Amino acid sequence: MHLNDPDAKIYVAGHRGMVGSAIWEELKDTGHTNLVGRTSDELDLRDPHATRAFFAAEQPDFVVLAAAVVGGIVANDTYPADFIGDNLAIEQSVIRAAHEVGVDRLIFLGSTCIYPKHAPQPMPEESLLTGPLEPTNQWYAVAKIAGHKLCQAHREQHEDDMLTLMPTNLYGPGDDFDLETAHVLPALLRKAHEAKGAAPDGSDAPVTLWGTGTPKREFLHVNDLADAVRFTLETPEEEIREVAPDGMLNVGVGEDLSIKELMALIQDVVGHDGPVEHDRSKPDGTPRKLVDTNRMDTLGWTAETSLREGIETTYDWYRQQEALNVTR
Ligand code: GFB
Repeated sequence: MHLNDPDAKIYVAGHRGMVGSAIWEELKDTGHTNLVGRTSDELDLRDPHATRAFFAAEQPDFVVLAAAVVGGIVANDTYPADFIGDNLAIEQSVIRAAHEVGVDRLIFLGSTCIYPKHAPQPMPEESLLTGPLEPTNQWYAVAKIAGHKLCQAHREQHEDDMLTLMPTNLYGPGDDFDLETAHVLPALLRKAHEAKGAAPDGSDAPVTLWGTGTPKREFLHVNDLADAVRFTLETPEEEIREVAPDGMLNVGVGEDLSIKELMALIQDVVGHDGPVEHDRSKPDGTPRKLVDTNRMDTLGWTAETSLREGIETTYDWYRQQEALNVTR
């Protein structure tokens, strides 16, 4: 079945998360109304029996696997068993159940932390498994590599149409702003916002960056990833196989910046003019992870949102949530 067939049923696993909800909205906005989602209370995707029963009842034609245990550098390091175990369990039950009902296409969402710590920059898909992983996120990375390999194995053994998109660091509305578990962008946005006018004399209080601030990261707005998912679902299998024989497609913006530079940009957007301090007891993680976007470029997809514009809309969203929390 083609995605644009009005009967095509699409299951978005993880549709309440930042990524899944952006994909859900993108699909709805582009006329795909036969969408299925379950909250984690309604369906525990780590449970293979419950997942199998759900697939047998719903019989989706397309699946986007966006459900995952995720978090920033310290969360990865603090909860290694959850990051590897829960993600492996989710991938195994969803991919197997999708195979059993014979879905037309499954898109699995990986992460660029699957690439070796010292991969060549920008990192091509071919650098997978060519060197050791970054220790802080090895647990998550191993689970995501396994998920991709599970898809690849189903393609090879059963000719199932299963693909992996490898998005670079994501951010946007719906992100986690809890400072313990958040990724860097929402964490710095919140820190800068809360430091405004917070010094005893009414000036801006300092903001504390973890690590040295020298690592470089590439940031992709979640709406751009959602657009890339829809685009990939619509692209014929032969075209994808030609550029991605291993079924892997990096999704990025083609540019990165240092954490210090990100801090300066966030300060500018938020209007924070205080000093920046460093907590060097926190890890830097991988020095750089810029993805090679050649394959998606060849298929004809590019990201549209500039980092500044993306930070502005994410900041607007954060302030709305804050206002809602205050009035609740
Ligand atoms: O976004 P982040 O937590 O994860 O951190 P990774 C990126 C960089 O920002 C690191 C620094 O060098 C952090 O030390 N940083 C500075 C901060 N200040 C802060 C802060 O207040 N909070 C946070 N969180 N970081 C994750 C992986 O790696 O990337 C995941 O752990 C996943 O598994 C995700 O792959 C996309 O980019 O280092």
